[in-house]
Amino acid sequence: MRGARLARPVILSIIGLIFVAGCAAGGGTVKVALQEWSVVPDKSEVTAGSVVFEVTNDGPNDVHEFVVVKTDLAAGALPVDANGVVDEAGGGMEVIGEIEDVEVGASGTVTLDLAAGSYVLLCNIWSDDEQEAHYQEGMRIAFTVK
Ligand SMILES: [Cu+2]
Repeated sequence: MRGARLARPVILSIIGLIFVAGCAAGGGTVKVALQEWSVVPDKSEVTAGSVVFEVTNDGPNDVHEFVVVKTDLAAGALPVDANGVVDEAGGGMEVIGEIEDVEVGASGTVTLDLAAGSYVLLCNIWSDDEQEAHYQEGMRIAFTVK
C-alpha cells in the first residue's frame, strides 16, 4: 500500500521534469538550399541544442556537399590548400558534421548538437574537371548559434 501511494507523486514529478527539459531545449530545424554558387539557410541563427539541417541541392548542374564548421574565423577566411579547398583539419576551425555528395534535386538531413558560437556553413567540393573549389566560388555563409 505504501508503495502505491508514493508511485503517483513520483510519476508526476518525472513527467514534470521531462516537460521542463523539453521546454528548455533549444535547437530547431534549418532548411538549407545548396546551389551554384551559394549556401542559403532559411535562418541565420538558432539557439543552442539539437539542430536539424534539411539540405537540398538546387543545382542546377553540380553535386554539392554540406559542411558545418565551428570557427571564429570569417566565412571567407578559413584555412585552405593550394587549390583553395578548405583544409578540414586546419587551425582555428572544427568540422562538426557534414553531408557528403548531394546529387542535384536530392536532399539530405543531419542532426547536430550545437553549442553557442559562430559557425560557417559551406560546400567543400573540388571539381577536377573545372578546376574549381566550390568554397572559392562563394558556397559559404556565416551562421550563429546563440
Ligand atoms: Cu558545391
